[in-house]
Amino acid sequence: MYNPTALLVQRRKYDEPDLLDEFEAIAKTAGYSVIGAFDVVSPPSARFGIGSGKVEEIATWIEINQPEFVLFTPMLSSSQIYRLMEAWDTEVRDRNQIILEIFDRHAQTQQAKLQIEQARLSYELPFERHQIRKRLQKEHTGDRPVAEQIGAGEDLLNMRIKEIRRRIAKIQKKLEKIAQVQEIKKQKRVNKGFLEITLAGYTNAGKSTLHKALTGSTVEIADKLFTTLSTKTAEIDIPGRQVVLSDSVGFISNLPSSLLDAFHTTLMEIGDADVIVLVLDASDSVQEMIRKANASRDTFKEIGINGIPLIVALNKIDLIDKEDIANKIDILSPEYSQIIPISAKEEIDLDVLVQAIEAELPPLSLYEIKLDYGDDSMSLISWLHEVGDVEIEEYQTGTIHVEAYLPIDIARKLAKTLPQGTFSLLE
Ligand SMILES: Nc1nc2c(ncn2[C@@H]2O[C@H](COP(=O)(O)OP(=O)(O)OP(=O)(O)O)[C@@H](O)[C@H]2O)c(=O)[nH]1
Ligand SMILES: [Mg+2]
Repeated sequence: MYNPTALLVQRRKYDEPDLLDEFEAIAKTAGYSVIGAFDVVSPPSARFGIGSGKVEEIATWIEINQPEFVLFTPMLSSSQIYRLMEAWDTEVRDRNQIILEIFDRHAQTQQAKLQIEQARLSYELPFERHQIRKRLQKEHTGDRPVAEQIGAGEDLLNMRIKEIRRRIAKIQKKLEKIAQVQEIKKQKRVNKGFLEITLAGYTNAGKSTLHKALTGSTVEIADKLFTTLSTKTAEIDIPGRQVVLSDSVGFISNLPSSLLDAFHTTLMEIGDADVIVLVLDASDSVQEMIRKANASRDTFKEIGINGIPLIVALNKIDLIDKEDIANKIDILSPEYSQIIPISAKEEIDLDVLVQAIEAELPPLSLYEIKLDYGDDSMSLISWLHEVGDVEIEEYQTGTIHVEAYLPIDIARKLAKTLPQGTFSLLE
């Protein structure tokens, strides 16, 4: 695979953290070969995003080292990008564009592909505007009066923008249809009495590795960012319960808003969970771990998630020593009530995590059920074994007496469907 060479430029204010390592991981995941980096600590400037002195200094570096691309973080405006391209005579891309490139590469489902196309189109609208205007300015040399040419150009621009808007609306419709189908599937699961646990957390924390270890699923795992883009759900074995575990798209700080909008439905699925497992990477420095935990919390807030029980899975403990683990638990404990140190890859203490999850599931109460003999009753009983804990199963003359611990949603369903007087709460 061809890996174009790139120079990284990070601009940050004095009080902002140095995120060059993460930016390098983003660039590498997108397929660039990084040959240099500048960390510019200064307030943003309107013309180039960075001061013109720095632009010149970097221009000299570019002349000597000849990277094919300059990758800039944070996001730039379309006119800043064009000015920098002219000043450096090199292709310039910002962090948002590179994240879009990664999503584009990794999209496998139709939903993810459409979500990315939508994000790309809405992100590129201002660039389109800029490019057409630029082209028109250059073309103002014909015979016709300038005013007439500008008029025709504006028409062309408006047409192009309308076309993009129309495409965005069309994608939106398709995405809504996909969301409806997913909702129906989800509803079926809920009706069958399934509870849902969702893995959430920063990209590369090890969510898919944990999903695979707990459910035996075949989700893709890679030391790259945004390997997973669409939600994968599989059954997890918790005795007496029907539970599914979902693996989903990872978070990153300052996710481009066009992507956040496009992936809204996928992210919103987290809000359907009965329990959320927030996966953190224990091998990060304390500062990085906290930054990523906060970014995950911000995303929860942005998508309006609260009130769902949350367990922190402090993952990758195989990479650090005991003292470091204890220190990180201490640091996290004021914010998070439940922190379970694990290694998804080495399968360390996954049973402790499952027990913690189990304890957070909606409680079971004991019910009495009286059934007549028959095939229907037999299949109902075998279902009760799956969704709850059957304590007593007595076969009397003509009737079957069952006592079982059941989750509240199952109990409500039975209360509705069984004949009056045959179903009651014991404790
Ligand atoms: N040493 C160690 N590595 C781990 C562990 N869990 C995951 N990894 C590694 O971390 C990398 C990322 O793992 P994934 O499971 O793909 O992470 P993810 O959170 O699903 O990432 P995205 O889908 O990209 O958001 C892979 O190289 C895994 O092998 C662990 O417990 N210990
Ligand atoms: Mg993943």
